[in-house]
Amino acid sequence: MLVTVAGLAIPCDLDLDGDVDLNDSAVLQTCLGEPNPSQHPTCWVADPNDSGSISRSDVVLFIDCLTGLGIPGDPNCPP
Ligand SMILES: [Ca+2]
Ligand SMILES: [Ca+2]
Repeated sequence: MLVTVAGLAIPCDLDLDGDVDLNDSAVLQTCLGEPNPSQHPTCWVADPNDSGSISRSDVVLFIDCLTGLGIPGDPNCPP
């Protein structure tokens, strides 16, 4: 598993398994509205746009990066 210091190796791969699928969306859904995601054990990864909160903008970004079960995510996402 490769995790960069600045963020995720694969943007929106919130369960860190290399793809961007519905399991990742479950993490995003759980963390939506979390008041302090950077301090949360799961939600620290769920802020794809690095804004400090988890909101609709992160969901839009997530949809742009969605690949599917077992399909490797794009490290350069969003395009
Ligand atoms: Ca994943
Ligand atoms: Ca965000």
